[in-house]
Amino acid sequence: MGVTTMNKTAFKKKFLDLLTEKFAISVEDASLFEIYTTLGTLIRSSYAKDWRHTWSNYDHEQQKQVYYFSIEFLPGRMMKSNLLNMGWLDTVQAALADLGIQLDDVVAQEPDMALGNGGLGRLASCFMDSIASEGLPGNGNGIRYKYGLFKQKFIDGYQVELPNEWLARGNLWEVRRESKSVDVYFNGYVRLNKLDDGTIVPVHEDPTIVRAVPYDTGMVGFRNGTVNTLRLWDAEIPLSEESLYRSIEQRRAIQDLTSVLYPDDSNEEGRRLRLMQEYFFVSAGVQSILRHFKTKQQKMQNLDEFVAIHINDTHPAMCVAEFMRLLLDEEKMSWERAWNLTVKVMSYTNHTIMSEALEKWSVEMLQSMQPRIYQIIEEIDRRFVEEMTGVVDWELIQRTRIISDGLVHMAHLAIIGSHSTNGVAKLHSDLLKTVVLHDFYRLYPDRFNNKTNGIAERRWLQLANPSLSTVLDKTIGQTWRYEANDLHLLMNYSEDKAVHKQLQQAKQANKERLAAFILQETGVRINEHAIFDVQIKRLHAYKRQLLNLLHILTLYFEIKEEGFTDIQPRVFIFGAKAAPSYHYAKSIIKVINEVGKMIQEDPEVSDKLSIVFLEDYSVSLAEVIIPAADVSEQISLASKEASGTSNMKLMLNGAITIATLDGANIEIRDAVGDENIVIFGLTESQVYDYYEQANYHAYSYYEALPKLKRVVDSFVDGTIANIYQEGKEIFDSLLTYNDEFFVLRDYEAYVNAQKEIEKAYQNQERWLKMSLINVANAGRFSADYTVMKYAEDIWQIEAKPKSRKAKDEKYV
Ligand code: NBG
Repeated sequence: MGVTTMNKTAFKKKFLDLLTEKFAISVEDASLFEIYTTLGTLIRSSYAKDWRHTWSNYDHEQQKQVYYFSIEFLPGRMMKSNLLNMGWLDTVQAALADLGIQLDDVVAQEPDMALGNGGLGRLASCFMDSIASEGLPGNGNGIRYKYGLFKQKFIDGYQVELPNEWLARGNLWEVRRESKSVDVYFNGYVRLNKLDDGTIVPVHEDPTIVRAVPYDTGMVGFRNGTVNTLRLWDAEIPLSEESLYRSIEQRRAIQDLTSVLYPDDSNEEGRRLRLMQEYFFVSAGVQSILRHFKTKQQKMQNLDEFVAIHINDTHPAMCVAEFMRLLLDEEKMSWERAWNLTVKVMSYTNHTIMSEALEKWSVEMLQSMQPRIYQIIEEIDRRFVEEMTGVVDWELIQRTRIISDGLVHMAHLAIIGSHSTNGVAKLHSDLLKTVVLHDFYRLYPDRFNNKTNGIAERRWLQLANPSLSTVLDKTIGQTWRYEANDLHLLMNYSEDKAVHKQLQQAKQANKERLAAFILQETGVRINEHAIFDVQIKRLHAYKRQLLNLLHILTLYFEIKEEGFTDIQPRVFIFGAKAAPSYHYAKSIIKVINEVGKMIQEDPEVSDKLSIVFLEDYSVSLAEVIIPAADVSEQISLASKEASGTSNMKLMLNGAITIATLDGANIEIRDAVGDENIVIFGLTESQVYDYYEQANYHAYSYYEALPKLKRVVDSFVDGTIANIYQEGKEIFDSLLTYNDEFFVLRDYEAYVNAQKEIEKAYQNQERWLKMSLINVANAGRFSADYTVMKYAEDIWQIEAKPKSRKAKDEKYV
């Protein structure tokens, strides 16, 4: 790509020339933002040729491509990872340093691209990186929200949401492709015209037409010349129809379509605008795929040999119906042939077992907004019932059909209309088969499979944690950057004191970096030698940040009321946003903040404990927190967390996991062995036993354990100042409403597990070995491997050998 040969002098010249060209300014006078813009422009223009080649090669070589449809993408900042993947990072860093500029200051100018809520969106972005890095022909398809996920502020301990205008200063990476715009139809009604030859042609009358304009962003692969495309759609008023939309309200309605990302990661609000968003990006994406396919003059009959469409969670499930619509109405294909192709092309990932997140839309809403799509879904449903009748029992059909009780079940549509349904960790995929989607598993056992999640290891280790990367490079070489399993070479040093020492120093440097950041952001000075105990994820009752808080309060009372003094100092670090309408989660944030304040203001405890709840958790913030973590909190109620991915990132950075046997924690335990992780609490089958026998009594734990009683009472007895109904709400959730997520049941086991953590930490020799073993065994969670499995088993796509990573290069 010409980029790997870029040397410092050549770069400096290009950079300075471009700075003058763009801003007519010298480097001394340029603002950081001008420098950022110049560097970004240079980066983008340097991969542009590769981007074009990647596109045209896929077409030229007639490669099958996957299109990953996701309503969320959460890439974070892209400048550094682009530099890394192009092979420019060190050269540019050094060249800028010569000019008196710190690359990290420049990079910080980039707003996080936060078009996602949490795990689901971040996974989509990790996949984009790995798909390109493996040289796989794959593209993303989503929505270009004008506002990203809300910015979180704490005011008086409460979460307040502010708009995130990430586009305010433009977006360097995107290319608006007006010529690839398509029209998307909403509302109106469908008339079925009968032609002379008897064929029926549906005509969409009186529609509202929205113009979908794509913005493409290059997804640069790791030093392989592959640049794939992330296509995000914006809604605009169609030029030709301009006169129809004269009223301001109508114009606004169209523009609002892509304004905001729904800020809830696990609850379906069932709002009309959300349904519009879903159909909008589905229709635009599927239309553009077929249009492109046709211009390359392929035969529609072989579509499945060239196109795979992935439905990431149920939000894009209408892909099934939209694909059918285009094949039937535009291509005049027979139903049987179109259906056969659709099922072969589509595949679906389920990301949660929480039933409130499985989308259901009212028939009325879907029918009025999407009359043709609804007709097609009705026909898919009718044929499904017809096909199953007499084959399986009637109740089973009723439970699995797509339309029932006035609702359209989107997960049913996705499963029936695709050839593959996967979960995201072994336990989760098993639970899909045995519980959540058991009925479907009976109908289509061959469609079910597991693909354990993975993470972008270069971003989460090499970029986020240069101190540790340097130690690894010196100890085991650099091949882990493209072959993550080579991290296992570190096992040869599991007893090596010198390596332990270096790992310890790297961790300490990261802790100091985080402490400085915390001081700057919050004014709080933390003990850099304390245990850094980290829980970072969405605030949700099932993730049990509350359990963590109960433990912190336990330590607090042990110091205050029982005179414990030999407690290992700890800093509890939280990062979490709550959905704006999730009242209970917001109460937990408030109480954690107030307990933090209480501890901080109490000299008797403040040198041993502190709570730092960082505002506005984001990808960029995670990049500072994760490398500094000693302890990784993965304490969801067993069976509730589909996989988790922060667990993988923290492990990779040498944190020791304290965990329930939930999601991918189980696979982490299998990877490191029981001695190198601390497991506690109910297992998934014990949880299900409680459900079956309906014999859980939260109150009995409260009564039986004095320490627990003291802690729970503190929510309502005035111990914690400045909390009002929040304390009562939490107290009631535990006792009056019988503790839905078994927090009290797992409390004692958790407190004991925390003691074990403390004991292990106090034996640094043991701790460092545990930490090393975690790093050494994290390679299997590289998203590079995960996407290869999707490619082989589900999408049936391949990389051409020359687009694979060049494995013999040196990456200094
Ligand atoms: C989340 C799960 C996580 C999982 C990610 C990625 C949603 C709907 N689900 O456990 O809660 O790691 O998906 O698969 O965001």
